[in-house]
Amino acid sequence: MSILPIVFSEEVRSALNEGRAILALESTVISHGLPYPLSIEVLNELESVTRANGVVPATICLLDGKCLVGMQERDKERFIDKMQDEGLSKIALRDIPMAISQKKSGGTTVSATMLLAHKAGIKVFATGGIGGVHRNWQDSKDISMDIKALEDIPVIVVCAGAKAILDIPATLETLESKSIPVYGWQTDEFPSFYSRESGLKVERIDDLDSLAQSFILQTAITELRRGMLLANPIPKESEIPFERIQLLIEDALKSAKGISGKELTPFLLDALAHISDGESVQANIALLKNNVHLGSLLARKLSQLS
Ligand code: PSU
Ligand code: MN
Repeated sequence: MSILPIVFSEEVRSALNEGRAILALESTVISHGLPYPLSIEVLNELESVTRANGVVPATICLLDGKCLVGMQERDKERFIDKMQDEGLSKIALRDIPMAISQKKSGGTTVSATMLLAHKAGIKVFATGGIGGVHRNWQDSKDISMDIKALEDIPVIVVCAGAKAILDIPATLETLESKSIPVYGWQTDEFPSFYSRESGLKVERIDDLDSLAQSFILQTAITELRRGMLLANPIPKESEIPFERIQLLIEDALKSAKGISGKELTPFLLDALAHISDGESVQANIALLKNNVHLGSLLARKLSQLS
């Protein structure tokens, strides 16, 4: 039993008891990644996509210092109230203990969601994009805690690659240095969130069976126990061409002068949404759904094998 104050939704609790497939979803994308009220509509849609695939969604967040694994309707209402009253925290891995002791509410980032999913016994987690090595890292030293979590926590993260607001080559090299496996779903090219391309190669994987098998092996061998990244390209019809998004990102980065630390990623996402006139938000929603669909299939595969 975990010493973390984990509260399961009824749906997640019974799925755990019955050994049914569960998919973890994060909440920073809701609290900080997308504008409200669209953010909540998107969350409900992601949960519907999960259920339509026969999988139970476990949206993870902190609410009044409790670690929620699965948000019920009343939790979402309280989360929104908190957002409107005092604002929600962005809670990364290192922030969890203090957030609990100060009874905070907030969105859990990829790193924090990975930990709570793992503690709850959930192996697959779908999100939009991971944090990584920021551009200008040589000076700023800004490397997301998501990479640290992928190194330490045995959960598979399905994402649409890494955003071009990051230094993608440096992000991939760092993942490799830390011996974190990265696979491209039915692609030889590492996707860059809004675009299917990045110009960088990735090891291709075409079947979920071998992926699930290798994750089970990796988890069983102490020296290899770590996370795994499955990069799923955005659907063609929703992508923003790489050259075009690069230009928009340059503009967003210019406007981010003086912004650093945990504020940087939400700031850049918001700036991009404005500069692209909402196009980046539409792309974000499309890739989230796509990742949740693939994550659900993977969660099912893993629950059949384990
Ligand atoms: N990328 C997105 N949307 C997001 C995030 C990343 O496209 O909402 C969030 C995720 O929760 C991720 C976090 O874990 O930002 C990374 O923040 P930072 O760069 O401060 O580590
Ligand atoms: Mn950072």
